[in-house]
Amino acid sequence: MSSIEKHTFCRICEASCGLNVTVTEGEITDIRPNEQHIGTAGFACMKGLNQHHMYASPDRLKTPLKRVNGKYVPISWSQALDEIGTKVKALKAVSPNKIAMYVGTAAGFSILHPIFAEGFMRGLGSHNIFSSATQDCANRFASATEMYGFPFHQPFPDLDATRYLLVVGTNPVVSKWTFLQVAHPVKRLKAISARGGKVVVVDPRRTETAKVADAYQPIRPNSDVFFFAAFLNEIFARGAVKDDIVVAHMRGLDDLHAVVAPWTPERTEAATGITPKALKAMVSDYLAADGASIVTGTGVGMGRYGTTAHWLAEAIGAVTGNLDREGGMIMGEGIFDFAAYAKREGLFTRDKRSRIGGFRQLNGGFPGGILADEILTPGDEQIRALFVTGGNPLMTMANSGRLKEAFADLDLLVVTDIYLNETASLATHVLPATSPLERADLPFFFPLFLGMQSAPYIAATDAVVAPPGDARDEATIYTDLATASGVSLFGNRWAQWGLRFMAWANSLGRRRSLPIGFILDRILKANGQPGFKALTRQPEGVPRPKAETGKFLRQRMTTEDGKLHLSTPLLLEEAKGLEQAFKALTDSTHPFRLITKRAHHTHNSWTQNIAELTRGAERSTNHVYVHPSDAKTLAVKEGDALDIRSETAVIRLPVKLNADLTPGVVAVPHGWGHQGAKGLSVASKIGGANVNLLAADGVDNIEGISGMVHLTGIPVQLSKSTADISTESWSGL
Ligand SMILES: Nc1nc2c(c(=O)[nH]1)N[C@H]1C(S)=C(S)[C@@H](COP(=O)(O)OP(=O)(O)OC[C@H]3O[C@@H](n4cnc5c(=O)[nH]c(N)nc54)[C@H](O)[C@@H]3O)O[C@H]1N2
Ligand SMILES: Nc1nc2c(c(=O)[nH]1)N[C@H]1C(S)=C(S)[C@@H](COP(=O)(O)OP(=O)(O)OC[C@H]3O[C@@H](n4cnc5c(=O)[nH]c(N)nc54)[C@H](O)[C@@H]3O)O[C@H]1N2
Ligand code: SF4
Ligand SMILES: [Mo]
Repeated sequence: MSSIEKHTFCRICEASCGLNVTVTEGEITDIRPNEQHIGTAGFACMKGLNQHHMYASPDRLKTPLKRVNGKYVPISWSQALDEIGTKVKALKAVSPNKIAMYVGTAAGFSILHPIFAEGFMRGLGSHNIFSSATQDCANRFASATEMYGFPFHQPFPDLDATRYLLVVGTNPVVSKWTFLQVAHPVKRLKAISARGGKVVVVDPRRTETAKVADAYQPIRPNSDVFFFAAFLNEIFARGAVKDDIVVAHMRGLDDLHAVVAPWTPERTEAATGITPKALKAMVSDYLAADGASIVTGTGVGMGRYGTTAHWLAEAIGAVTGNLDREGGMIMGEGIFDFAAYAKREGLFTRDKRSRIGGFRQLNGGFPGGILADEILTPGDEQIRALFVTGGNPLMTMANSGRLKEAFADLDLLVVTDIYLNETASLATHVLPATSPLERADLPFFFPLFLGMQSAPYIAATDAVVAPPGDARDEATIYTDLATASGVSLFGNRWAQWGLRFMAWANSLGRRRSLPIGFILDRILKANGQPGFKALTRQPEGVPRPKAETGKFLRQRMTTEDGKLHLSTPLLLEEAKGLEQAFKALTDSTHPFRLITKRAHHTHNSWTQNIAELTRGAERSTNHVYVHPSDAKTLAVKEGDALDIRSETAVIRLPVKLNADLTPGVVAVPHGWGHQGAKGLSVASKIGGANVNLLAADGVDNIEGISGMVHLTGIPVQLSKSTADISTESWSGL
């Protein structure tokens, strides 16, 4: 058998690890880390090294499918496109907003996928776009829009030089960082300590990251906003604000001060569980460090007051001079000035409002938490068609039970995925996509367009293997869907004709596909980068300059007045809820709070179908993690079944004892409970329950300013179950 060696990079998470791949007779037979890679230098995780098992699965979608009497039957692309196009045209004639799209996280890991999907929606003239951002990070986009004038101005810690790193609500040792492309989390964190710096983790669980850090501070779920408010309060109290920097580059200091003034460390202890002594010691260390940084993650964003918490965390860096400086937080620079481009084109404005709840659009998307209501509530603009692309909202969004009802009610549900997952199992049509290793690509959009990289570089990859059957890349799929629906991508007729011609010419005698390498080459060269082919010949990546510190505050701010806004009317309005939030946290009668937990061997909802990663009792289900002292109170032991009840549903899971949790806090990993999926032959036969059955959706359960739903800190009741663990744990659906 002849084997060939190929180089590529992983497109599962932001680390984007460089990989060496052995291809035997057209199939990937081995994946290893690429030691020479500039950014990841021999690092990769078990998901990345096992991904070929997922892509080679017999469950892969190979042709379009149509639901006929509850069964999925293969149809041709032309039939699928015709049927979808006919329906879309009819709905569009009533109102384009009757057609919606949900863009999942896998879409972000292909450069062209989100651009073409959004281009299709723009062509239709529909503003009803939803995305997984309101499940993970929209709070950061909202606060960045307010503070810096551009949602993607997302500073990240200068890991190479920082002397103090405060890690709040993120667990990079497992998640491999978010909003930053860097590998080897353990090595990187230990290097900070080794050079005399300090890493402190603030989390309701003593996480894998906390275990390699210098210090760990437990915190009650949902209370980060009070932690940061007290931190800032203490900074003001010590007179540690750097007035010269604030005067030169910022405005809104007095209003910021007024917001944090009531929140002394003495007072916030009741909400956070952090003593004034511990908090003041952290502030002392932070201020004493020659370059300090604060990084927050989904544990903060998925909570109730994520935008306010993130705003205050960023404001700490700004007023102490730790923003835009070496060793503090740095603002990356991508291959082009995305912020300036967006401003010129009028992108990312927040003037459009949702029909339900009147929420502002953020980054062109509305809150996922109103999607069920948008589908189920009658009206001229009631959503009747939904395109789901690179996501599995039925598993990953709040209140899956309600969503299932809504999805089943649609006239048209088109799911573009590599699997017949549970969302696809409700679709009218399913379209087979290429998996990451089957398409040419550039690195994730954050490093490429925004420079969120510890060691900036650029790379490109060709497809490593051919896709199965008649699976197609999404750029081609959305170009063809636009044609079938009688519209032009981006509303640009010339672009549409050009793309159709390119697809036709590139497909003569071959699989239908746009010339992806050629399109990527144009993007690269238009931005002064080496061409696509040249880059694929340098699999270790080509270095790019590091962003110059100091320049962001001086020249790159995107606000109208060029100043960093330490407070804005919207942020101040949101902060008015703090007194009530404090009351809710301190008066709570719920004995338990439910938080999230990621694992090394799972990725959201899409890796549970890899047999290699889900073998054995330990890995063939998710668990409910309970502190031993709580287990005693509940009279349960390891392996017992526990019923977890929220205001929306009950799920049942086996108990795992975990002394790393703060007592009163339980953790359940998401992405499990695949028993309802028609096309996941491994995942549908193992255990697990969908934790998002327990999360509430709807207008009252959404953070107004960002549209985030609350997937952590959920109040739950726990009771020992008398029944067995069985597939009944899916029973809420
Ligand atoms: N309770 C709880 N809920 C959560 C979270 C949590 O921590 N706790 N985390 C949240 C987070 S951070 C996120 S980002 C969301 C994720 O929410 P989603 O994006 O909705 O969910 P994923 O499970 O990532 O779904 C990715 C889908 O893309 C498919 N896929 C993989 N590669 C490709 C490809 O190349 N093309 C196409 N078309 N499809 C592909 C996979 O098969 C899978 O079905 O979930 C959120 N939900
Ligand atoms: N192995 C693996 N890696 C992944 C993913 C995956 O599913 N599996 N998903 C990817 C995706 S889509 C994303 S967005 C990133 C997310 O990356 P991270 O944001 O790092 O996500 P988590 O690892 O879930 O870390 C969240 C932390 O927040 C803590 N937490 C929960 N509630 C609270 C709270 O109220 N306050 C505080 N302070 N902490 C809280 C949790 O205990 C947990 O340690 O990870 C990516 N990487
Ligand atoms: S860390 Fe992320 S990018 Fe690297 S191999 Fe694992 S899944 Fe892929
Ligand atoms: Mo995410």
